[in-house]
Amino acid sequence: MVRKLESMTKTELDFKAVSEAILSSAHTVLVSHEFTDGDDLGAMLACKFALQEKGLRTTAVAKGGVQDNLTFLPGVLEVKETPPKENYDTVVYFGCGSADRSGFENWDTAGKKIINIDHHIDNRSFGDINFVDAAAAATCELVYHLIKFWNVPISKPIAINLLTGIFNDTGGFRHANTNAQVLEIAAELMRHGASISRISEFYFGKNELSKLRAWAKALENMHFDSEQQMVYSIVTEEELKEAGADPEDLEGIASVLNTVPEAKFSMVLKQRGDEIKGSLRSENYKGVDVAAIARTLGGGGHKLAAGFKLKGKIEKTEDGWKIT
Ligand SMILES: [Mn+2]
Repeated sequence: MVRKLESMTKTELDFKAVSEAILSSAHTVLVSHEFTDGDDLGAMLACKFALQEKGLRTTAVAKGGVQDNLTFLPGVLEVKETPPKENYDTVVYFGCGSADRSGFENWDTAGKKIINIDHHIDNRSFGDINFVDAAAAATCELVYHLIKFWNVPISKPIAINLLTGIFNDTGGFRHANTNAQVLEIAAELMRHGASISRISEFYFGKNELSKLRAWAKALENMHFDSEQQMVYSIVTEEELKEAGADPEDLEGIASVLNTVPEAKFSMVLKQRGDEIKGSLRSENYKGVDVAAIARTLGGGGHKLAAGFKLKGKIEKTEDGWKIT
């Protein structure tokens, strides 16, 4: 069926614009944010497989490598740590609220087509084409629709990557963004060879001793601030080192702290180099917008899961911590 452009909805036009831009590229660089997560890595890899199927050349990059519990993703070994120097015409960002979230500070993308695919509410629409939908549960949900629009069959590698992303951003199908549409997509991905139990096994079922030691430290350092109604924990660089853990090993601990019923939200501060990374979590029924709190600290994110970065060092003092 041929349809006139005027009769198409805005979303359909978005699909058309983003697809034409990507599918006409000779070499596309796919990039996720620094210290990528299951959603944006999964979205990037699923997109890579789909474009491969179309006979198109791509390079996937993510600064900071891939967490242990995501190394099972098909295609993960092809992810590079730095973008190519030349010979590419398009850059697609996955889950980056702004271009600098890629973490590649001096990356010159002048003259390239910039495509921005994301579901963060505070995305800055920095692309030439912005495929941003804050109502989507995951970047992978958006990429799923794109791949369907391209008429690329959902292969097993695509299905595993997309389902992992949706699993990641719905907290294993437990969060408020787990709606009927998400479950329908998940069911289709399972029909194409992905398995929730297998993903869950890799995702939650493999905890290194070093990670559990870091969690133990975070739990030991936990406090309740009754004024702010916040449960928080702060883990110093030395404590992480003692545990033999990376800052990324504390991923998920903020959600655990947030289960304290008296707390409206949780906060975890951890050191990464000369930066302090803060994670904030809440639940729908608690009525707090943690993205708004993160924004006051120069960060951002979602209403129930947000983060920020501060320059400085966490130091332990006699009666607590200070940031220097
Ligand atoms: Mn996401």
